[in-house]
Amino acid sequence: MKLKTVKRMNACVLSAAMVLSGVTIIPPATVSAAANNEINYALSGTATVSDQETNYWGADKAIDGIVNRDAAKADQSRWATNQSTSQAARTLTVNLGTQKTFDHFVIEWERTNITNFKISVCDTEDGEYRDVYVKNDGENITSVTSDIQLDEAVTAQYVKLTVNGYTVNPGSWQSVSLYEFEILGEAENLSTAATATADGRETAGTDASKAVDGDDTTRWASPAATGSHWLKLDYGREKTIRTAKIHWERKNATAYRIEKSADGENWETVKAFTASPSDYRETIVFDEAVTTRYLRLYIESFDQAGAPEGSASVSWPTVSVYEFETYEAELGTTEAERTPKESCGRPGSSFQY
Ligand SMILES: [Ca+2]
Ligand SMILES: [Ca+2]
Repeated sequence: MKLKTVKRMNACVLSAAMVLSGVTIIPPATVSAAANNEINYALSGTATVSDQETNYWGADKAIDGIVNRDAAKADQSRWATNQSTSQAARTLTVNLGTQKTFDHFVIEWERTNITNFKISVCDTEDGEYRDVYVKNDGENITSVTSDIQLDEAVTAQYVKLTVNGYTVNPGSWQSVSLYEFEILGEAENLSTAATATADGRETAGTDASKAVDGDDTTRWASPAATGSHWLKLDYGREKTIRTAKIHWERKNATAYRIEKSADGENWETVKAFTASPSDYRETIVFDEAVTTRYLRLYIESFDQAGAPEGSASVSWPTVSVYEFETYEAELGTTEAERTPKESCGRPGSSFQY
């Protein structure tokens, strides 16, 4: 639900922007909240650059997830180019390995001396890139963070950042330098394409399919009976899963586990819990990715008493799940986990050379 709110907000921002020939030109550094299910695809990509100031400040530093602004200069994880008084175009190209779908970029610049840049995409490294974002107003960026949300997602394997405007100010070094270039897309919930079954249902309106319909207002409810209950996903063929997200109606499960199976009959525990969920929305990251055709939420025991979110406690012998989501990627639970691993204070106009 949060994600939809964010997208709507960004759509409003973009509607006020100029849209020319499919290229959106918006002021830099529009700030948007990160969605919980975003993945930074750049982290698993490889990068090449037009040039670099030192061997250390190379392409790899732009996609290592580290923004350490307060670190000693020699340890700062950033890509830095040579100087150019003619503002020769500097490029950073990220190969995502395979085609990915994304709609969000975050660039953590070292300084606000950047005036013009663009982001373009292509399916082959040397093909014809098409622009998806252009800033060419010649004005210095006003924040060291450029947060760019596209109005439509794009799918491509190669993403190129071209910086063709950079002043000497602030500072005395006419170059391009950035800590991180994040390429963000929404992870795919594999459960929505799976077939869900369960040990039963409370009513016709709460069958297992309601836990995989992508709707946070519909839910599976177990038969009204004490004992164990289960909810099973069949992906149709093997899938690789690293993260499960469970949206509980009540936090009344007291012992439960995620299990995998090759045949839907014989089960092996992936992750087990012996206490109630700490939140109505639980994110479970497996210790390692599992490749499996079947995945099951097995509730060994539960309390009859429990409160739906925002309501008084009720006593009723069921467990119920609004959504049982599963993802290939390792997902964080908060925006803080999405952002770079080391993120320090932003320096404004203070910097060193
Ligand atoms: Ca970095
Ligand atoms: Ca649902």
